[in-house]
Formats: sequence, C-alpha cells, structure tokens
Amino acid sequence: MAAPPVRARADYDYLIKLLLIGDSGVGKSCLLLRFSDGSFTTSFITTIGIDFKIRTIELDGRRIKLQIWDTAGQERFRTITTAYYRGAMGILLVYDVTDESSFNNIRNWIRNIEQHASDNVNKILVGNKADMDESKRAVPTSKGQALADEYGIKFFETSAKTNLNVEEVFFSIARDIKQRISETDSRAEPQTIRINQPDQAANGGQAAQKSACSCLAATIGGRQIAGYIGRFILNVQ
Ligand SMILES: Nc1nc2c(ncn2[C@@H]2O[C@H](COP(=O)(O)OP(=O)(O)OP(=O)(O)O)[C@@H](O)[C@H]2O)c(=O)[nH]1
Ligand SMILES: [Mg+2]
Repeated sequence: MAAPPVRARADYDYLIKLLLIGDSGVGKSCLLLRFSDGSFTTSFITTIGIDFKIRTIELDGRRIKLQIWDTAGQERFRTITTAYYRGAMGILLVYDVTDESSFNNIRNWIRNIEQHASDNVNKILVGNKADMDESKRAVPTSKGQALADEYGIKFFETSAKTNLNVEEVFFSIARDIKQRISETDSRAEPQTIRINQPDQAANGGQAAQKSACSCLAATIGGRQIAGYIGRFILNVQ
C-alpha cells in the first residue's frame, strides 16, 4: 500500500496580507464585509482594535488567499493597529467622499505607513460612500485622483452599500502584489532557496520546510548545504 502524503497540498498558491486603514466611520468594515460576505449593514458598529476576514480569489489561474486585516480608525487603538502595518503586503487607504476631514487625513495615514510598514508595500486609495447624493459630496473625484497621482498609486471610488468597485479594488491590489512577488522571485539568485507561497506563517512553516527539504535533497553532497541551511533559517524567520 502506498504511503500517505506527508502533507495535504495547500489550498492556495499565494497568501496575500492586506490592511484597511482610514478614519473611523469611513466604511472600512463595510467594504470588507461586502467583499468577504456580500452583505451590507447601515448600523455603525465601530471596530475594536483589529479584525480580519479571508477570501480566496483566482487570478490568472492561480488561487490567491487574501487575509484582510480591518483596523479600528479610532485614535485610542492606534498602538495596536500600527503593529499590523509591518506584516502587510498591501494597504487600502480609505476615506469617505462625504467627509472632507477623512480625505485630508489620508496624508497622515500615509505618513504612518512610511513610519511603520515595509518600504515596498503596495498602496491603493479608496473614496468610499460614492452612492451618497451629490449634494452630500465633499470631495470631488478629481481631488481623489490628484492625491493618488501625487503618491503614484491607484484610485477607486467605491460603495460598500451598492457594491460599486468593491471587487475591483481588492482584485487590483492583489494583482499588483502578485506581480511584485513573482518579479522578486524571478530576480532571485538561482542558488538561493525561495520560500514563497504558500506563506509559512499560515501553516506553521511546513511549506517552507518542505521546499527547503526538497532543495537540500537535490543538492546533497555539496559543501553548499551549510549555506542553504543558513539561508533557510533566515528566510523562515
Ligand atoms: N451610504 C453608505 N454608507 C456606508 C458605506 N459604507 C459604510 N457606510 C456606513 O458608514 C458607517 C460606518 O461604517 P464602518 O464600516 O463601520 O466604518 P469603519 O471605517 O469600519 O469605522 P471604524 O471601525 O470605527 O474605524 C455605517 O453606518 C455604514 O452603514 C457606503 O458605501 N455607503
Ligand atoms: Mg470598522
């Protein structure tokens, strides 16, 4: 009888970690609920600290597991929420098109990213509540676009209520991150073990171990092994 596989195959090719930030009340949790569950509520239940949801999407024949962290916009949770910036591969900066101060604060949120996130993190600007009556609008689309252009990032106006552009925002940033990851992989030195997808944090490092072990098996007999092990340890940390 054949031996059972050591580990079942992961149910995704890439794990992408996203973070939603922006002032309290702009609709971060509603955008996430719309994207993950397809639902919307008008009641405002402010996020306490941090929360997350998962949705797996398909991009160019690859399964991308999106782990989306939803932060509290309230100042009193800032210490907790900024601790999550470092692990993010992409950040959605959300403001409310009917609330000018939430738009003006985007510059502060970007400063927070510069201080706490990885240098290569992907960013996207999102003007939410675009369904609201034009008489309530405080930030014209052109102002949102100009700010995004200034920072060289993509921009979408969305509505969690009507589902306007919600899929587009998440798919757009996921596609950009996937491209960045694959470009980094293809530039890697051939002798370096690439511990890429699936993410080691999500499965206790087993995937990383598996990929390192198969590489070691293929190169046994050479003095390079010590170097490989060293790099492996660095990569899985
Ligand atoms: N009209 C309209 N209302 C929205 C939309 N998105 C969210 N809201 C409403 O805005 C309020 C705040 O939404 P939340 O998603 O809880 O806001 P948040 O950004 O998560 O706020 P914090 O958790 O405090 O940071 C709720 O009453 C929602 O119903 C939208 O696209 N259109
Ligand atoms: Mg919230």
